Amino acid sequence: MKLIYVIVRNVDSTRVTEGLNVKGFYVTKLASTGGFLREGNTTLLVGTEEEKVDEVIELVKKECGPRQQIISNPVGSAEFYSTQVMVNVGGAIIFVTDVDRFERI
Ligand code: 2BA
Repeated sequence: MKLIYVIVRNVDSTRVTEGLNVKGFYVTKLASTGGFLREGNTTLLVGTEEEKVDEVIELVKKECGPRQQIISNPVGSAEFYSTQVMVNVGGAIIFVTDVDRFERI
């Protein structure tokens, strides 16, 4: 048995959680805060069999892997008001740990 910690941005957390639930994975969602930026993020705990760890990681990648998004430039002078810029969004931090014992009582 493994316990997977998945740290994602809050905006991605619902999509990732639903994607995992639909495939039958159990998820515990914790509100967390990054120590560096001190901004809210979400930590998901997923307990599963060792052979399913790769499937969980693939699902997380599919739902919130790093990607680029075009946004209207939120700063700048009026002449650049309508400029569109490409920004990097998404991504996740994943830790996989061993579980000595698991019981559902
Ligand atoms: P990421 O590396 O994508 O990390 C996103 C969040 O994942 C982190 O939020 C933290 O909550 C968690 N995390 C990442 N690596 C971790 C680890 N080894 N152990 C425990 N938790 C971990 P923040 O701490 O607020 O960091 C936000 C972003 O700031 C990071 O994005 C990274 O790009 C940068 N960063 C974080 N720590 C840094 C440092 N010591 N020096 C330079 N840049 C740092």
